[in-house]
Amino acid sequence: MTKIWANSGDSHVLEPDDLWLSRLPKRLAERAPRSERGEKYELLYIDGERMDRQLNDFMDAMRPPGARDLGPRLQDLDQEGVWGQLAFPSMGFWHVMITDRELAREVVRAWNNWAYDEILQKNDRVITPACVSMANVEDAVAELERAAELGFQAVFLPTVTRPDEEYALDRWEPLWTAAERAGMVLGFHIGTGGDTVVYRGPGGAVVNYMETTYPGMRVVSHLVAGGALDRHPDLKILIAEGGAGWVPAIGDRMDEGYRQHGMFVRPKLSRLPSEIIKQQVYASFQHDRSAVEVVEATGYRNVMWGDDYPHLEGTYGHTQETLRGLFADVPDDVRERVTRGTFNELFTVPEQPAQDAAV
Ligand code: MZD
Ligand code: MN
Repeated sequence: MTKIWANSGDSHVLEPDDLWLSRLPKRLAERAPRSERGEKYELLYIDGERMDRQLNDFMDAMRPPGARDLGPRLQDLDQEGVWGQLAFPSMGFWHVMITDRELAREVVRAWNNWAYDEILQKNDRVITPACVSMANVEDAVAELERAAELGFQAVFLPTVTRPDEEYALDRWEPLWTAAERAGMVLGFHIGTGGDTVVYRGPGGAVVNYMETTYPGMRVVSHLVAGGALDRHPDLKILIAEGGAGWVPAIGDRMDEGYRQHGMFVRPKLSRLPSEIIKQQVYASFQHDRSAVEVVEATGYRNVMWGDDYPHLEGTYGHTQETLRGLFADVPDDVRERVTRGTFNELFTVPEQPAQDAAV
């Protein structure tokens, strides 16, 4: 069976437990995000605040060998048929909850230095986004520019913002300007910036899974209707791990709102929302057949597959089976676009050696 090779627009690194302890003065390191095993829950501490999370023993139990170690990870990738990965943070995700300006600035700087030293400098197939402060936009701009100098190609941003800090507001304009100028992709990963469990009751597992998807849609509506993407036509955003079938659908809904409620619309846009989406909004998925179908059905082509390695929601251990199912009786150009073309449009990893790339 020939292997279907793909790049992954949504993977994760698992950081060493001493990442901040080894890179920050103790007075800051002990306030950086860390987790401890509680009796019944994972105890997550972020600058003295405790967030109890469901124990993810099952997730830890199934961790593939390469979760924490680059060498074995590249072997896992060869086995699964993945060439390049954009690997988001794991524990690093939680930096976005920090409100103290100095702590946020130093925690993200240390994370980026670790990613540069241990990932970017040690291989060329796995790249990570950079983290930027969510406590102060000026600091975020400075760190984005420093990261761009170091060769990072994207920044990670949370899908949920604090109240009165929604992405359509002018406060973010310096960050959009800097990202466009540096050619940095904005990678919004779902399930970040707020609680990931917002409902307890019948259907909880699936309801909460969906509840983490909706903020990804909100990022698109704010950045499109608020005018940020229209003002910055070279800026590209990725909604990671939220699926992709919904993207053209909200484009239609936003066009209808823009037209039918035209008398209320501000700011006016130079392009319809759906056109801005088609040119600047990208989305990743793991298993959804609908994500592939919308490419042919709607002409929305910014669909990118992701393995979500090494998370439970990903495809590790069944990647080839997943890819074969996704692309059975799908035209070659659509399969090529979704498995590698979209990723290569946003990110640069070395060309895969021809003999490996046979599909
Ligand atoms: C990044 C977020 C994703 C989610 C939350 C889970 C485990 C459960 O009322 P009940 O008894 O029926 O229980 C409901 C409950 C949801 C508590 C139960 O089903 O414990 N499920 C999975 O935490 N689900 C919604 S899904 O939050 C988007 C997807 C799963 C991995 C996820 C939790 C990851 C993400 C994202 O921010 C993180 C991180 C570093 O990796 C995991 C954990 C942590 C959070
Ligand atoms: Mn992910």
